[in-house]
Amino acid sequence: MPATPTSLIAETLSLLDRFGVDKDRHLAGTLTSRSPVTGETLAARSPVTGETLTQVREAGAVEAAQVIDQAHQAFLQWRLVPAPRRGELLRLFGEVLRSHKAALGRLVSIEAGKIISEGLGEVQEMIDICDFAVGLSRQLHGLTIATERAEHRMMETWHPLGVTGIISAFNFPVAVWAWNAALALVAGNAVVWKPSEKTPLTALAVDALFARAMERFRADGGTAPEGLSGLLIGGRAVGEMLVDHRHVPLVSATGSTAMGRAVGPRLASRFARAILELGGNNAAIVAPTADLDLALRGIAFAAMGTAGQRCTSLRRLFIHDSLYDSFVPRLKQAYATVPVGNPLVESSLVGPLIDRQAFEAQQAALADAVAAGGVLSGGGRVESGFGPDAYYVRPALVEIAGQHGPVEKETFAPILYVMRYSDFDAALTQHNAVPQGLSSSIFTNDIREAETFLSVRGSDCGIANVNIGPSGAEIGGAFGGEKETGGGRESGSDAWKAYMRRATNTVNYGRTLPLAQGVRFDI
Ligand code: UN1
Repeated sequence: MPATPTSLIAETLSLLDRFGVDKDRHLAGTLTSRSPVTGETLAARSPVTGETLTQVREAGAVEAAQVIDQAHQAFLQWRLVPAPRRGELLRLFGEVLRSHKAALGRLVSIEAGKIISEGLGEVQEMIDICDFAVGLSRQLHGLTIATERAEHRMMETWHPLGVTGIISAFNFPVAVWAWNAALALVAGNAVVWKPSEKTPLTALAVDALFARAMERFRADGGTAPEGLSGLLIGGRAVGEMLVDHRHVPLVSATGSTAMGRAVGPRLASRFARAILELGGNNAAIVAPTADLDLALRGIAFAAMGTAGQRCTSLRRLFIHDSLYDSFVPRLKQAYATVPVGNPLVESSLVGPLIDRQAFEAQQAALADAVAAGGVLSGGGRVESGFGPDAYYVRPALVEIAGQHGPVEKETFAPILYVMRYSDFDAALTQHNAVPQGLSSSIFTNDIREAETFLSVRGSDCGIANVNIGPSGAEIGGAFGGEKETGGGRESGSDAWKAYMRRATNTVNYGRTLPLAQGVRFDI
């Protein structure tokens, strides 16, 4: 049954109640909102139907400054809580998320247009990073280093940094916040979040759920200072306040390369740190020995999944000459038949584009690709039954001779540029010849090719996979990319170090004062 617009509004409001969102405080323009609205509001819409669900209050400059100041005060207390106790807060948050997984996943699907299993998967990713953070809370350790001086000890200690600003994008409206927040909080930082203007409701939901974890933590005797996790709903202006605030020593920003170009230099100008996770233009190579059934599935998920709106989505495909003519028709068949439609219906695999702007960018890229000699299959608008403001498209496959024009850019839509190759080294060169460097993969059973792809002269990306598409990373690894992708690393491995500052400590436990490098200074 297609969801009707009215039922989506009603369902969304009842979901917000379930999470404990204070609707009177945050929403305007719904029948349930009693308080008069002051200040600016933001339309929260669903790409599923194109309908405006409600209006959300934006934070003004005064409120934004208060939220950041309060987070700073909270940090001053939170840093004193032992790290394993801080981990306990994340453990409780993971429990709250587990018990709200279905509801939050559903809201992600409603607000971001993800299919049901991807909405749920996103909440699972939040739960996973909470678990990771609990373990990490007992492993924030530094090294002990051999010193050249007798009766000395040298070691390093990791300390929290302060308020961590988190700027996130619509396509992972909750998980990207969680990757950053879980690590930042366990590290002893406070967090302030500026979510995408396109997904304010999931942000309000997560904020309310985190508040529940804080309450449980306090009920167990824990110190969880008010304002430890702040939320700033709004546009560029509040984002800039976060980026420019002297009490925000680190901003982790996920979004376009254009956004990163604006944010990076501003942070650098005040010597604040940046974790930038920007555009990707991810490729895969299908080599002669590839398992083609597996490759087909991997490519289909990576290129069409999330309607091509992951930063790790597959956008360029290099297929070896020996399989090109047999494999491309199979791919085209998958493209022509993949179920596109209402993401809330279990059978759909490709949901809507986020909005009209995304649709126009998709259409413009396809027109450019055709003008550049590309041969297009698919890409047209799919009638959803939801009216003109819901933008569903058939995923597009473009066969093209070389990498120029739109092939070099990231278009946040399901467009796959397919190219033929004959020489592996030449394919590698082409693979690395775009400005972005997030994720990559090769489908091969030839160990030389696989290892070369992962080697220093192979993929130049932050993520390089074998026999798996470029998207769908687990939280255990460090996530991020090179070149115009920004160089930041989030999530697993030792990405936590970016959220902390390192102090090198030398202790003299003797009675003499030998100087390093044999320097003499006898007074
Ligand atoms: C993003 O699109 O911003 O690897 C993040 C993946 C997901 C995260 C993507 N785990 O596809």
